[in-house]
Amino acid sequence: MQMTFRWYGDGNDSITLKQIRQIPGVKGVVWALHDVPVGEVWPFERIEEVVKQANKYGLNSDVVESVNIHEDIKLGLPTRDQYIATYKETLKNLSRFGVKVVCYNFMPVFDWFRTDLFKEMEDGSTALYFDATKVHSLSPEQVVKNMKENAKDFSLPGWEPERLKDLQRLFGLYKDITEMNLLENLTYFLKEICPIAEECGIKMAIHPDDPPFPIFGLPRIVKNKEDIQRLLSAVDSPSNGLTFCSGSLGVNPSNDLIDIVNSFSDRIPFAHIRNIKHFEDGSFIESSHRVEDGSLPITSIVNALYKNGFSGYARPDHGRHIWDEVCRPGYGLYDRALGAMYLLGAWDTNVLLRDNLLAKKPLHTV
Ligand code: DNO
Repeated sequence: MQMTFRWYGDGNDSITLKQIRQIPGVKGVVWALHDVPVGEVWPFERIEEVVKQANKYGLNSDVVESVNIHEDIKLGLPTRDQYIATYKETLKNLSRFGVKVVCYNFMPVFDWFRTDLFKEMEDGSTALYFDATKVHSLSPEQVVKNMKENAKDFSLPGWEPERLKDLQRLFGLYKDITEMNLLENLTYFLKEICPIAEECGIKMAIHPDDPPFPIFGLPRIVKNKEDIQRLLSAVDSPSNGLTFCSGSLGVNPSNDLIDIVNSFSDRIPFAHIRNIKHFEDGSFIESSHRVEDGSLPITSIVNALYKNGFSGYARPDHGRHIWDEVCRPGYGLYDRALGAMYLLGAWDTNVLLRDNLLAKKPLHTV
């Protein structure tokens, strides 16, 4: 497992590469050109710039999150082919700089969303929160407004202004799109993309829907084990992979996260590992990564990855906002660094147990 850390880029992140490099065990940054409009080719020089910046701090830039998918592709419109062609060009450009994994999602209109971005917790920290009751009273426009107002002037991944400018029209276009249609459109995309990705040595890693259920009548197709099975077998290529995201899949208590890791381990090039705490009404809060603080079996997930020989990339996912840090919602330095250490602690315990059992040698002595 290679530990990584999401970084929004120079001038777009309050967190520096110097800081990231000082988190023990972090080997690379997960990055994107957030300002390139969806559907445009990522320019070679811009990619080179980020890669060089990361390398200067001894960090790799092997994982990109996300190259977003144009709505015309998700909708299966005749114009999709031109956007698929630009996507291929972007993959080629990324591969020239050794990018190995491209995370993306196929959620219509919205990416992830929460009702509160700075919900106060008992210990005085704040965290992302999803209020299952409140969400029913919100219209899509209110959700967008809410996210924007809540974000405290930080840009949010997946909430790029250009994506949201034409909400009514988009909702109209999705009116007759069923889950099956959306899956067909994903399959069409993957059939085109995977051969190029294979040539480029890139693994495509789809991110589950967050939350993993339909919202505002929009179809969702990456919600559970059956969906994952369906999409992975729709295009049987090593480049058709999954971003295992515990916090997204884990919103649904009937998703068995360990079983999902065990079932698809050879198709998981990238893992987002974080905890959430469920409430009885279906609401959830993004707690610290520690098992005791939330509802998800985080250490067992790490153990399952280990046992399956996971050699891909992982990152701590959203963190709480602690120690008065002023930061992008979910993406501060401190709690994510704690998360990385927790995950590495769980991983290293496995390594230590294996090494001691196999070699029967004592632990280091000073
Ligand atoms: C939010 C993220 C998502 C994720 C995309 C992947 O914090 O988990 O925006 O990056 O869904 O394409």
